[in-house]
Amino acid sequence: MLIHNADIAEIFNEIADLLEIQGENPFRVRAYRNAARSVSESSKNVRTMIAEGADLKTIPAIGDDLALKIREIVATGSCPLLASLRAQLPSAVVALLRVPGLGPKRVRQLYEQLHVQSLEQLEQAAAEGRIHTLRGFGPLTEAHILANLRGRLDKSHRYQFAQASQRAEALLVWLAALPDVERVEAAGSLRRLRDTVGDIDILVTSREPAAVTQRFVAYDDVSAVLARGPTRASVALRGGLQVDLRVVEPECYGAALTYFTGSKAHNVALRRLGQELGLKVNEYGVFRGKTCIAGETEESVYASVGLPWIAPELREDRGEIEAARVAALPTLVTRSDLRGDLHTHTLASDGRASLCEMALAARERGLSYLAVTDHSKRLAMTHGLDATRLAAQIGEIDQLNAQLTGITLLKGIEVDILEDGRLDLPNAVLARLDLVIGAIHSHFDLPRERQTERILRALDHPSMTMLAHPSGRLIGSREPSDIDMLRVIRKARERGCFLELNAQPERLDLTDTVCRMAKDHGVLVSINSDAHSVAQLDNLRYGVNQARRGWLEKADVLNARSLAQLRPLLARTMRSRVREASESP
Ligand code: DGT
Ligand code: CA
Ligand code: CA
Repeated sequence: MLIHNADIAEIFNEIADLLEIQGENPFRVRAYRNAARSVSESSKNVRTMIAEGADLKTIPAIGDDLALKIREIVATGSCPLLASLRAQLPSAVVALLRVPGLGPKRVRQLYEQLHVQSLEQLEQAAAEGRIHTLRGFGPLTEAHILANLRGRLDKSHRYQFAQASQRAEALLVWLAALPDVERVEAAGSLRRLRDTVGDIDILVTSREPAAVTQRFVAYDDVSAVLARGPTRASVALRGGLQVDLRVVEPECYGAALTYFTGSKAHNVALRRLGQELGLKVNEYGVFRGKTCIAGETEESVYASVGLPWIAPELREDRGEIEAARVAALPTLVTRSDLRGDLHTHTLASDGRASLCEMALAARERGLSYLAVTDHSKRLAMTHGLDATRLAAQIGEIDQLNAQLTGITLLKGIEVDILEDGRLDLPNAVLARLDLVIGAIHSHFDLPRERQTERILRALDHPSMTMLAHPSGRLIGSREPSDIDMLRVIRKARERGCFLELNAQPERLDLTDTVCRMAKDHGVLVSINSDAHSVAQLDNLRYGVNQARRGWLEKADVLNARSLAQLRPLLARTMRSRVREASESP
C-alpha cells in the first residue's frame, strides 16, 4: 500500500479524535491535529522525503515522536497507537463523531454518562429526551441530532436518477431566483449522471452566503433542516431525499465544483497527481505553497495537473485520468447522435399510443426510424401478440410506411425468452421481421449458470437480433439477476447480436460498466427508450447518460447509425441466421 500525506493526516486526525473521546491531555490531542494539518498541507510527499533521506522534522509541527510514527506508517501501512486506541473503544462510538454537531468532547459525555455506544442508541436517547439533560446540550441540540440521525439512518436508500434530477432542477430554479446567487450547479453523483443518487449536492457561488442558505432552508419542499452553518446547509425534502448545499466565493468555483462533483476516488487520484507536482489540490483551489495557481474554473484545475478537462460522467477513477494524460479520452455519445429508437410498444400490446401516434412523436423528436416491438403472446397480461396478430401488425406498418414521410417504422417484436432459453414464437414468424429483441420476463432468480445458459441459448436462435434489459433489475424494487455478462457479451459478439441499454429510468440496464465491457469486446449497444407512451420516448436521454458513463462513443452505438447504415447491420445477422435455420434439420 502506497502511503500518501492524506493517509497520514487521516490517521493522525483519528488518533486525535479517539484521544479526545478518552479525555486525554488537550495538548497531546492538539499536537496530533496540528501534525495532521501540517502533513496534509505540506507540498512535499513524506514517502518521497523518506526515500530521499530528508529530515521529516523540517515539516512544521513534526517532532521526533511524530517523525517516527510517520516512518512506521509509511513502512507498514498501519499505526499501532491507532490500533490500540480503536481497541479501547467500541467501534460504533467512533461513528458518533460523524454526526454533525457532535465533537469528541460531546461524544465522550454521551458515552460516559448515557452509555451511548452507537448511532441507534443515540437516536433512541434523543427520541426519549435524555440528551438535553446533559450539561451543554439543550433541547435544540437534541432535536437537531434527532433530525440528523433520521436523515442519516435513511441514507442507505438510493434514488433513481430521474427522480432526484427532477427534484434538483426545481430547487436550482428556486435558488437561482435570488439575486445574490451568481452560479448554481448540481454536483455529486447527480452531475456525474449516475443511475442512482444517494443525495443531491448543490454548489452556489455568492458574496452573500447567509442569504443563500436562508433561501435554501425556506424552500417549500423542505421537510427538515438537518444542519446549518454560515456557508453550508443540509435539508431533507419531503419523501426523505437529502440535499447538501455549499456556498463558495466565485474565485474558487472551479475547485469547489471539481471537489463536490467527485467521485471521491477521482478526487483522491487528482490530489495525488497534484502532490507529485508539489501542488495541493483542494476545494478552495490549487496551491503551490501558499499561492493559489488555479481554481476559478474546472479547466484551470485540470490544467494545473497537466490534464484536459474530464467530463463528470467519467470521474470514477476507472482509467479516465490515465486516458486524459495521453489525450485518449472518449468523445462521448450525445442525444443528438441518436437517429432512431429500436424498442417501443403500441396499443397492440401494453403501450398507450397507436402506431401512427408513436411514429409522429418520434419524428417530432428528431428520429428518422422507430422499431415497433410489442410483446409476444406469452405475456398474456400485456396482451402479447401471437403469429396472427403480428402478421396483421406487419401489414399495418407497411401501409403506414407508404404514407409517412421523414420517419420509417421497422417491424420487430420483444419476444419472451422462455425459462429454457427458447423463444416464444416460431422462427418462421420471427424471420419476417426487421429485428427480434429477446427479453426475460420470468424466473429472474435462476442460479447464475442456468440463467447465463438460458440467455446464451436465446442468442443462438437464428432470428435473434438483440438482447433486451439483460439483468432485469428495477431500481428500488427488483435486484438484478445473476448473469455472467462476459460470456453473454462474447456470445453476442460471436453471433453478431446487439445489446440493449434500456433507457427506462428504473431499469438503466446495461449498467455503465457492462456498457464499457461491450465496447471493449466490439459489441454495439442500442440505446432504447422501451417507450410505452409518446412521452416515454424522452427516456432516451437517461439512456444516453448511462452510455456516457460507460465511455460509449457514437461509433459504439447501434442506433446512432443512419437507417441506410442500420439496415445492412440488421439484415446481415438475419440473413445468416435464416440460411442457418434452413440448413439445420
Ligand atoms: P451519492 O450521494 O452517494 O450518490 O454520491 P456522491 O458522489 O454525490 O457523494 P457525496 O454526496 O457523499 O459527496 C459529494 C462529493 O463530495 C463526492 O462525490 C466527492 C466529495 N467528497 C465528499 N466527501 C469527500 C471526502 O471525504 N474526500 C474527498 N476527496 N471528497 C469528498
Ligand atoms: Ca450526493
Ligand atoms: Ca452529499
